[in-house]
Amino acid sequence: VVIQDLVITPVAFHDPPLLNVWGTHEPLALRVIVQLVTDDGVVGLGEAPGGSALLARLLAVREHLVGMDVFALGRIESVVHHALGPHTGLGDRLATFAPIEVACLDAQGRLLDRPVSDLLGGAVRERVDFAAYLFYKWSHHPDPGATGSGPSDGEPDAWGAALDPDGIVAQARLLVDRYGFGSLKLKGGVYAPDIEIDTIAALRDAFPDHPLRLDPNGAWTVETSIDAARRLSGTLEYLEDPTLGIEGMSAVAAATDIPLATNMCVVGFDDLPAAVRQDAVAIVLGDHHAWGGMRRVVELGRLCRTWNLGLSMHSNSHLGISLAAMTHLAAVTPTLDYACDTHYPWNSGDDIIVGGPLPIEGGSVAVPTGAGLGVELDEERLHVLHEQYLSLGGGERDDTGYRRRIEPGFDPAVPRW
Ligand code: GKR
Ligand code: MG
Repeated sequence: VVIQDLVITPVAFHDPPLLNVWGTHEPLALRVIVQLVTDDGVVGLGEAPGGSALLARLLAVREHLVGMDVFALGRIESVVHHALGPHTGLGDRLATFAPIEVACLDAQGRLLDRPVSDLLGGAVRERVDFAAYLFYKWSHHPDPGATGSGPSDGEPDAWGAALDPDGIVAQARLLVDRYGFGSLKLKGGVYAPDIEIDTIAALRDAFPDHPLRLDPNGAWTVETSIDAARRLSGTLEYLEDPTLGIEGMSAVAAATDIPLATNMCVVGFDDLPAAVRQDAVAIVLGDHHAWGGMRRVVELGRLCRTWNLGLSMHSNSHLGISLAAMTHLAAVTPTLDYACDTHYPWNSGDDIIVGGPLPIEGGSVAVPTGAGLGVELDEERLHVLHEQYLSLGGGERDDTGYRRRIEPGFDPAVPRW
């Protein structure tokens, strides 16, 4: 069965004004949908982060894949690397291959009538736990074009504002009530450490039994991180990327008993030796979109076990094809026993799969048992989300530019505290 075509569709979907260290999420988040058409008529699905660079790379490799056996993943991978050439960085080549690998695995599963988890060695769990991903957020998106108008001057969105510890506790309550999440992750790096530490304390009081995580995305110096870790001791399951770089993380790790996790200083296999040598992290957050596909994250799981590192899963704004892939991947990776990150609840159902969003119940997602990824593309929704993308006139994610519409002096530089 050979690849006949690769249909690449950029899409945009609604996202609330979530705050992070770089700025604020814009009203529309970007993704790319891959439909891999085989000569058998079977179509495999993949999903990748948006942005013009990755879109251009996917379009550039498309013609090189036509005529290739959909089961020849090793060869397909080398054709992608070759087509992009050595002037394209390894990370960018891997990110280009990732959605193609997922689409091939989906097509293979459909052809064999087996779920993708079976192709990856078989699920070791029937459900995959996810964490509630808490964000400080504005009450609503500012009026487009109304530069300088405050984000609190209009009707709040369905989530409301979360600008302090109480707001985050209320948000956590909503997510836990609605989805049954059993773990909570707070996106930090937004306010001064004192406020974020108070927020963790408020979450601890409100949810005494929920494991808690905090992720300041490298916003803190080593010194600030060590001081914050001392104050956070005993409250966190892990502290994610308090500071940037393996050296810095290693200095923090040596001074705290809180396990450190990362999706910033270990972003590929090449980073592992130094991280292990310097004892910089206890947990790596894998992400098949960034690491070069699902099979490589399964390998990462084995490597982590060898070095006695934990494995968790990173997420960015995404749709249901990615959630299905993340769920299959976590299901087959025995050592991935932390609740995975997901931004999925923030989509408010603006998805492209038939039947609407995959249900999150009891804080977990059932591993799909249908053929392939187990989700079907809703062509009409794909069209709507593509139109939303076109309405932007192309575009890149620009959290900093968006924040500056409200806070013109906002500086995204880190470390900030
Ligand atoms: O979407 O705001 C966001 C997140 O902060 C994302 O950009 C990060 O990549 O979730 C991510 C993380 O764990 O660092
Ligand atoms: Mg992170």
